[in-house]
Amino acid sequence: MSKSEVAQIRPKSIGTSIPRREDPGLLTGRARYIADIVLPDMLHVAILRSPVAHGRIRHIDTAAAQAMPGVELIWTGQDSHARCPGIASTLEQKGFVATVQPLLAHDEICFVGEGIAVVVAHSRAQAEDALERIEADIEELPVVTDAVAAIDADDLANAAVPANMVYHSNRVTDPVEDAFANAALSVQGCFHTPRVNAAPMETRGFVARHEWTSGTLTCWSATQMPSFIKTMTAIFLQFPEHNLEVITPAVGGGFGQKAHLHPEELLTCLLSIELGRPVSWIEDRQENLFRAPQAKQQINDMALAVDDQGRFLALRDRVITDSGAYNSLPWTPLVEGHAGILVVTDPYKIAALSAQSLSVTTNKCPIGAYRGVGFTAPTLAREVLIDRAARKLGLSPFEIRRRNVIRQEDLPYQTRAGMTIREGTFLETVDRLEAMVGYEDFRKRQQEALKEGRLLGLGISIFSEVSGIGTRALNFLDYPLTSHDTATVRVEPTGKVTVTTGIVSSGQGHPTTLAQIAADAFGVPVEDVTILAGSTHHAVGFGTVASRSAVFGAGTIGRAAEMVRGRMRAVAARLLQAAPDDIEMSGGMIHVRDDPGRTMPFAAVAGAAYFAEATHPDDFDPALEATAAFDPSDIVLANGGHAVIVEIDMETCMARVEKMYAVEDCGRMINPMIVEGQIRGGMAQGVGMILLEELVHDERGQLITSTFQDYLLPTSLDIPDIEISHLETPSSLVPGGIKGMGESAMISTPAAVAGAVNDALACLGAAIEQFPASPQRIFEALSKAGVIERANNSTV
Ligand code: MCN
Ligand code: SMO
Repeated sequence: MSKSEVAQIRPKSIGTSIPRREDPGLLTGRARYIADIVLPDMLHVAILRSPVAHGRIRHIDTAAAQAMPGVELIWTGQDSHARCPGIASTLEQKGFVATVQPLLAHDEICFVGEGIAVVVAHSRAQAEDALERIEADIEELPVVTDAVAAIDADDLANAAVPANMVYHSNRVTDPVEDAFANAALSVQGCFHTPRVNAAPMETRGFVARHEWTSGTLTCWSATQMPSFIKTMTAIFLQFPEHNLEVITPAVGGGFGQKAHLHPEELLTCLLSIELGRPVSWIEDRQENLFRAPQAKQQINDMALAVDDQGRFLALRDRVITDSGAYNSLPWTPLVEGHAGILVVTDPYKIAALSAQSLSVTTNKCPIGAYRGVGFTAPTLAREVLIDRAARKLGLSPFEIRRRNVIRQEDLPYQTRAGMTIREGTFLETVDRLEAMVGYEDFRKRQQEALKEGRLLGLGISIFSEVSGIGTRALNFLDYPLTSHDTATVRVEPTGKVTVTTGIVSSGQGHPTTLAQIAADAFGVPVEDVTILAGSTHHAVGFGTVASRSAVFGAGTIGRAAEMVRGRMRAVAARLLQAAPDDIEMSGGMIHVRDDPGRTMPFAAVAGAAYFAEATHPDDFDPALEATAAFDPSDIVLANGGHAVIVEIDMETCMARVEKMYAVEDCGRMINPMIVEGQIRGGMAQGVGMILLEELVHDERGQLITSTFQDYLLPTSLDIPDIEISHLETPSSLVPGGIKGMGESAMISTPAAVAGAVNDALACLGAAIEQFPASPQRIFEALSKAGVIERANNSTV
């Protein structure tokens, strides 16, 4: 049977907002996070991090540190390099430059915060005290901090990357000159999205325990990708994979930052192997700001050609991604830089596209994934330009979108980048959002506010989300990778259902939603299902990334359950004297279709399979257990939209979000409460990225926003009411009609917030293209438009 086969699941628990079964543990503090893992004889790691952005290590003196109390071991990069050359980002993609990220720098240092030595001591405090006694003699090298300048710079940020260019792609290069030359209108902008930190509440962490007696290496990791870490550890450390286990405890948020193999993880493994004792590395917040993968820094120089009716003719985009010093694995700069240009036209009919993307190396922390990875920045540029075109043509922002979105009658629609869009409720989303916002009333309110010297703005964004990313989607996005998951489903003798899965949760609620899926696969109550997750001894999974878990959960559990159901149907058919094809399961019972009298409990049939051979058909295989893989047969595309209203205070130039709206179409929702939680959390992150958050580096590559006093995260005070509305277009590619949605809000809310700020500024003829829209930048935008001066003059 094909791995893309869509097993039948009849929604019953699916679609209901049952409470999350993991919450009692999380809310009472009983759940165990990585820092709660305490093992006998455990030692603690602290890492010395480079104070310079680019340099060459001349000498590191560890003698004084070695003599400090509690110190067991100190390694420099020479020691780790002798055991593992580093994390190589090899990828079979023409023109892609692989980097090798050392576990500790042993020669060239490429960014502030890169590890250069490690202390293992009896306590973290002792390890940190010893760090202060290490003397590092570093020769400083020229620093490359600006991605645009890096393209033509003589200096290299990383000696391994010629011309500072990790990857350059231009898959779709339609000739668009004529379209722009003849267009009634063309709008253009150069949009800067900030370098940000996903800032999970829990920082990264890793505990390794090597036991020389058994040869086993057990790892606990706060990760989104345990199977990936296991295999990569086996490869990079040449450690026998069957002796490796990666356990995922409770994870306090990942948002993409924990979707990587980190140098510290391999280092911790090596230290435990060396010392024969458990070793724990728990990142502190400052380390997290300096060294955890950063994200999203792009420049999109985009232009849109529009006819006099507001119809889009052509789109041009040139993307520069500031990738930092190395490629993170597996989501290399390829992900942030290149996926977006292949989906940038998605919700709209645009006949011509010309897009190129450059990923550039700089002396900054490597970027990694962060919710909406790759899609956020180009979506922002596109949507802000659409608003700009609407303003120039005197159209409402809803109307211009209505004239361009892909409609039901256009489906299936082939985009210029080559994606076949089979379904989607783009027009319905525009209409729904317009009604929610109350557009006419808003414009009146905006005019009245302006008379009182208050600036209101409305921003809108329409998006599509490539969700449930499997092999087809990866290949479309130019990643030469294969991805499938497996799940094992077992019906126990008493009719309870046990599912083992490779999917781990970092807060998404999988223990609950996967149980809802399995319950409906067998027609049993959800309380009768248990989900075993969190050990690589369980089934195989690529990881909780790319909004794939709902899709892969339904696909794998659906197929495995179908195999088990087949066996149960065979027994039941015999017991109920019917044909197996006429046997149905629902409400915890097994019955003959259209014959309600012929029925027996699900548990009784399970019991018969285990304990009553006399009930078995000939050649019956009584294993009520099956493992199945799943990989969707094509891209599972979700869609929706966001609208945001902001107010800018003319005195302080601060923007504040007044109201936010979301429309989401993720097919059938498994658990609407969880879906809405995903939306709200993602929208808060979107507000943070566009109004508050920015990792700022000076020209020497020093991070100057190194605490939460400088790196501003949104709090509940910054997030207003969020009104959510659902459309449900079931997917035919996934059991239950499910599509993923975990990243939607971070794909599109930033665009809506950016659009809202611009709409407010446009009242005074100003515009902003650099984000976050800090008071400083808003002040500058108003000054540039001559508004601030005019205001000052009028008060004089
Ligand atoms: N869901 C549902 N019905 C659907 C689709 C999804 O009920 N039709 C539920 C799912 O069962 C799951 C949640 O919504 O509980 C998100 O599902 P999905 O879209 O499949 O995304 P994943 O579970 O694969 O989660 C990954 C996604 C990503 S890529 C990032 S980044 C992100 C996000 O999830 N990181 C998060 N949301 C997060 N939420 C929390 N709390 N913490 C993170 O680190
Ligand atoms: S950025 Mo999410 O982990 O794909």
